[in-house]
This record gives sequence, C-alpha cells and structure tokens, in this order.
Amino acid sequence: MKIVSILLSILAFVLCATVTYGLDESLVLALPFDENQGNEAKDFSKYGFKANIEGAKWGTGKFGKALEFDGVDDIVKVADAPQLRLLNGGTVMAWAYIQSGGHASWPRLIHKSNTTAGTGPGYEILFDRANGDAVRVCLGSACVDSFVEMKLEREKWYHIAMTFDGAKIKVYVNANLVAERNQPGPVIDSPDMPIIIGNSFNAQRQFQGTIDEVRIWSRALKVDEIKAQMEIGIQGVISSVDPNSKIATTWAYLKN
Ligand SMILES: [Ca+2]
Ligand SMILES: [Ca+2]
Repeated sequence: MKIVSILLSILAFVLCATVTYGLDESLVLALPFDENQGNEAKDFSKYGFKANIEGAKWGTGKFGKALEFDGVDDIVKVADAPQLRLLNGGTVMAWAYIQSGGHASWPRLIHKSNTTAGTGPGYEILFDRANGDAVRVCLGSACVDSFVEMKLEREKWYHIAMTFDGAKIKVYVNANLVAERNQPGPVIDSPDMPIIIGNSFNAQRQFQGTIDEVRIWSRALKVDEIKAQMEIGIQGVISSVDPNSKIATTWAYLKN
C-alpha cells in the first residue's frame, strides 16, 4: 500500500512537471481568482506571478470564484516583470460583470500605467461611460472605442479582450471583433509599474462589479483562440496543453 502511494506521488509529480513545462510560454499571466480566501491570488502561467488583493472580496465568478470590487477603493496589483510589458504584441482579457457604481466616466478593468501620474496607459481596458457605455482599450495614447457597435449593459457578464500585433489594435467583446485601429507605434514601455485590476495606478478610476479569469499573452491571439479561451476556466487552460491527461489537470489544480 505504501509503495502504491509513493508511486502515485511520483506519477503525480511527473505529470504535474509535464503540465507546467508544457504551458504556452506566451501565456504570461493567468489569474482564475478561484482561491476564495486570503489576500493573494495565484498566477497559473509558467512564470508563477501573484496578485495582491487590497479590499476586493471573493464572490461568484464566470468560472468558479472571482473578485468583487466595491467601486470605492478596492484594487488588485501584480508587480511588474519583463514578461508583462508586451513590447512585441499582446492579448489582455477578462470576464467582467459591471455594476453602476465606481468612477463616473472611465472605470478601469485592467490597467498598466506608463507613468507614476497614474492614469496614462502602457496598455489598458476600461469602460467608457463618457461615450455611451462603450468598452475602450488603449495602448499608449492610442485608444479605440467600441462605441455604438457594442454598448455594455449593467449586471451582465461580458468577455472583453484587446489584442495588438504592431500593426492593429483590436477590441473583442464575447469573442466578436467590435473595433480596431492602426497601432501608431511600439508599445510604450512601463518598467516598474504594476498591472492594476479594477482600478488605475493612482486608485482614482474605480470599477464596481466582478472580474474573473484575467489572462495575458505576449502575442496577439486570433479570434478562434479568444473564443476558445472565453469558454474555459483555468482547468480547461491547463488541460488544453494535454487533453488526454485528466489526472495531470486535476492534480495541478488541486495542489493549489
Ligand atoms: Ca474564476
Ligand atoms: Ca473597499
């Protein structure tokens, strides 16, 4: 019995190592927010970053649990790292459930500032209440809005994604392309500035609602990839690496 147990442990370890090794290296941040306790959220990318939760509460997500922001002072931070600067293209996505509170004009969903002044973007996704509840994405000073193509309703889940590849900046809502524009130049570097979720760096662009399944890649995903990501929780992300290995998936998830 003891030997069986030891063998199973070794098997689990090997499978787990395989899964970790096999994760797409362009997936640089994957926050499922499924912990349901504590003030730290684990990143499931191969880089193993973490998010510090200041004020946001655990709640019901699109997949498993998620973080609820009060629209007053809640903020989540992921410290800067070279992989998160997205200088050669990227994809930023999350599920969001929007409520009525928070900043009256531009609540931030995901924000990486390029200035300590705090609202200037390296890259960011926000709700543009000043322009009819559109979703807006910015890369440096280049912003693009969904405008009439996609107005966001309250108390409803939306999957929102931005991609950029050096040529185009694109906005997707529920895996539908709703806006795009030319990318005017390289991404503005923002060393030392953290990724902020549910607010801006200066904590003055508060979001009220729930945010789930934040994922960032260092390349622009294609629409079919965005659709696939929209439809899976973190267990799906892990198992998509090796669909035949349910043991590995379960183990990698449970051990956390
Ligand atoms: Ca979740
Ligand atoms: Ca609070």
